[in-house]
Amino acid sequence: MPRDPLIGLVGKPSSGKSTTLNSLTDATSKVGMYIFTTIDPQRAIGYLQIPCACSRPGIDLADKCKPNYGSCVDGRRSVPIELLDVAGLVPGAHMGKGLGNRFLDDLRHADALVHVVDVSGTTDAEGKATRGYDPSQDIVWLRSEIVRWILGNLMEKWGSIKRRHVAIKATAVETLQNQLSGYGSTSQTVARTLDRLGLKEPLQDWTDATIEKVVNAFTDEKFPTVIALNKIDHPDADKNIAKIAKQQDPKSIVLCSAISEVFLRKLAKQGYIKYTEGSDFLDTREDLIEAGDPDGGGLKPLDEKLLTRIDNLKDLVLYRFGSTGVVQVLSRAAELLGLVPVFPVRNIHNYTSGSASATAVFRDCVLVGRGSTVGDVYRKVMGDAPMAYVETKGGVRVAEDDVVVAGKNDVSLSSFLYFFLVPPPCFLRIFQI
Ligand SMILES: Nc1nc2c(ncn2[C@@H]2O[C@H](COP(=O)(O)OP(=O)(O)OP(=O)(O)O)[C@@H](O)[C@H]2O)c(=O)[nH]1
Ligand SMILES: [Mg+2]
Repeated sequence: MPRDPLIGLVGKPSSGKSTTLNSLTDATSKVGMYIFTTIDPQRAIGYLQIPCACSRPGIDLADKCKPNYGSCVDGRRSVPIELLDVAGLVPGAHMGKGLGNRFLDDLRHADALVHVVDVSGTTDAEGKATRGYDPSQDIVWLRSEIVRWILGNLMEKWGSIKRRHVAIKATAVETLQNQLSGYGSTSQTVARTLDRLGLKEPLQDWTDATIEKVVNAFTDEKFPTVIALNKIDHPDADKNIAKIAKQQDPKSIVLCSAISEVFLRKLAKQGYIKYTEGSDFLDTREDLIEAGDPDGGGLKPLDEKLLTRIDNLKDLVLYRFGSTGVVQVLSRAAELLGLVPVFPVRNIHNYTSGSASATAVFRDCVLVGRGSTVGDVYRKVMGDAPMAYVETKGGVRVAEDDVVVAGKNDVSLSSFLYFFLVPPPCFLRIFQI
């Protein structure tokens, strides 16, 4: 059965992985001033924000939308997604330095990575307090640790891999997948890697440089990475952001202040402010009174100290950067993975979950990865139950091997599969024999 997508948070000690995780979830991962605070990988549920199917033009059922998991507020749906906080990584991890091997072993479960970078430059490569460290180095060495880890394992056995490859007349995809499946790879991942490179030589003739090229391309395929430049609230951050922005693909970079999001969610929970997760503004009691609500929205009054902290946070983060950025970190990871939200319903005409009296719509939403087929979605929702057929809007049946790709079936509303749009919510009605 296809498993749920998993996003791994990686980075050196004290870059802010646990804080980022906490800012996205309600779990309390241990956050501390000490390096290697996170010894055990921590899994937690974060929420990916997507436009909900209930608010698509022509559907307009926002008032009836009641997710079983997550939430839907004014057509913005929060869909649960699993996150993994991986223990601190230091240079030399592929040779077992720090918690190296452990880190790398945990990593193999992840489908995409969020590299949390301390962009303030106040921690060195090993996570110790300093000033003026150049965080652009972290991006380079962290990737190189992953590549060298995979490459090292492959080179160790290359002689016998090659001999076997020739002896059994395997394809390059078969041989490589045999070696790379331990990193959570599939044959498709390997095939895409080789397609991307378009190599002419047969595997047995690959040079060391070619193998390294293959491992680099495989790393890109298997571990698409969002670079989360964290601690943007720090005064030293600006010059480092500017430098990194010039070096990296802008699509991979997100600016964030995890600690600000944690702080705002806490104040909102305690009834001091009104704040929508990830948004660009917040309201205090005074703000609401000024806006004409004599009760101040029922919020508690803030003392001077908290008011000053909020004002600083507004100036340094919300006004300057538009938000704390953490919600975008997850959205970007989902984009890199090409995740497609699918809304399975029992009744394709009213989008409810079954019984005649049911009124709540779009109770479920599952996220499937790039390349998933209608059959994969079926098995994800229904498990091993034999499949009769899958229907879509208008009661039209869809083929089991039809790939669920954002935009692929981006056709008019009246034809079938119109729902695989970008952003691509889709409806499935699933029948069991
Ligand atoms: N200024 C600032 N500090 C932050 C931010 N996020 C995290 N920190 C601080 O950075 C320190 C390390 O944060 P953690 O979240 O524990 O870091 P980690 O990457 O999980 O560290 P290990 O578990 O040791 O690998 C803590 O003192 C946090 O309060 C941020 O957005 N801004
Ligand atoms: Mg931690």
